[in-house]
Amino acid sequence: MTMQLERPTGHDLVDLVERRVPGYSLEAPFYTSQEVFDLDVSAIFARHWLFAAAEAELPEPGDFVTVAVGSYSVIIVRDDDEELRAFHNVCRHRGSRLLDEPRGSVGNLVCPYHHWTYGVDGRLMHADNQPASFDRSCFSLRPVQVRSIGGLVFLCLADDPPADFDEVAARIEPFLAPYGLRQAKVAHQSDIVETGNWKLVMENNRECYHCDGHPELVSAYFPLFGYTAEDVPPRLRPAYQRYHQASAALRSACVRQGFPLEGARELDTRATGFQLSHAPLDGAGKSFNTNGESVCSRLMGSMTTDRFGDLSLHMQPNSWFHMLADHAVVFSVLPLAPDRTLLRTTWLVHPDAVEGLDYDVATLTRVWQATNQQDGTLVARTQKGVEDPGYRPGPYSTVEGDVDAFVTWYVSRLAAHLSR
Ligand code: 3BY
Ligand code: FES
Repeated sequence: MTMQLERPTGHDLVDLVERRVPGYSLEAPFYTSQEVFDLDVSAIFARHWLFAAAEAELPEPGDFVTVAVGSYSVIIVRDDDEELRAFHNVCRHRGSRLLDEPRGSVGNLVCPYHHWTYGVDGRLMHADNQPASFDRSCFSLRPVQVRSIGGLVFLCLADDPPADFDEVAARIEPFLAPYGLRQAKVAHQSDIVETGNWKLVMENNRECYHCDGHPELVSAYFPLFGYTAEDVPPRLRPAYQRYHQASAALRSACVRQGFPLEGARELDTRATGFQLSHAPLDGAGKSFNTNGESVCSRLMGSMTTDRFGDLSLHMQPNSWFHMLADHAVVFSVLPLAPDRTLLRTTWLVHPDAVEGLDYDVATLTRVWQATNQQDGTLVARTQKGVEDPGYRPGPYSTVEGDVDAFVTWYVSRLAAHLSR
């Protein structure tokens, strides 16, 4: 079937959303227009649960990270009871930003402007020169919803967050528990500003149709994402055979470890879309490394086998995660502008793993540093293409079902928002 998709004459947002053609990439304004970007921030990023940080980034009371989401900035801080809290990074006096740094540690939160001082529980503790009638308790920092799933920290800027989060968290937790992410240690973090729309970054992550471009990744990762026995191309058939043999071994390892066997795929059927899948790795089957060998000699959490493949978690709208026996690597995508996106990648290891002894950062991060760079180039090329007046939406292949699921989820969330 051929389909003529004309360039839209205007940027009417409702029209754009309504005329999305399933199975095709989005029309150009979804990737290029400031109006759509603003809609994405208000309808997607300000209304859904976002992956913001690993708990390991803020292990001690007073540790904080700040997360920018469009023009929002959120402080996530560990309070004196070791609970996670999140607040708008906005002073309750006259609105100054409180914290500028991406991470750090504080006793209290002191506004740099007139020194209003807040506890890490958000309560206003001190404000000079107030009238007798001033009631400090009315000027606590405005809270933001924050929750951890097994050591992965999510925030939601909405007052009425999607109600399915608790159910999703309960489904995911048993898969994450053996990896001990709550107690893990940050071995490395990298920030890349990609020159592309945030949805291009997400779409690129949701398929392995392009995995020929990732030689480091596919030295351990089976590039079979989305293929069925019928559509595996001849060049991937040997990998498909190895994958099936390795799957049987992985299933036995799961049974021995009491690990859940079945994954889940609910990417576009709920507000908190997610996918869990546990797949073997190629070669030694242990980690993201040449020939699938380990990159850290200390195993995660309560892992008792180093040959435990890749537990992957993909979530809408902005994250994916890979849990290996010897480390975890977690990704968050945050929109900066229509054509600029922050990709933050964090590598986690067992808290007792010693750099230089159990792992070295270059080997630990090599595969995904390379993969991220390669993906960044592909995203930038695609941004250039979709900005070209000659761009027309094109059809997804049979192995881009998760790209379609991401876009379907996205468009349906926009439609729900616009009809509110
Ligand atoms: O990170 C992922 O989710 C994988 C790796 C390559 C493509 N993508 C499906
Ligand atoms: Fe923060 Fe004045 S704006 S103390």
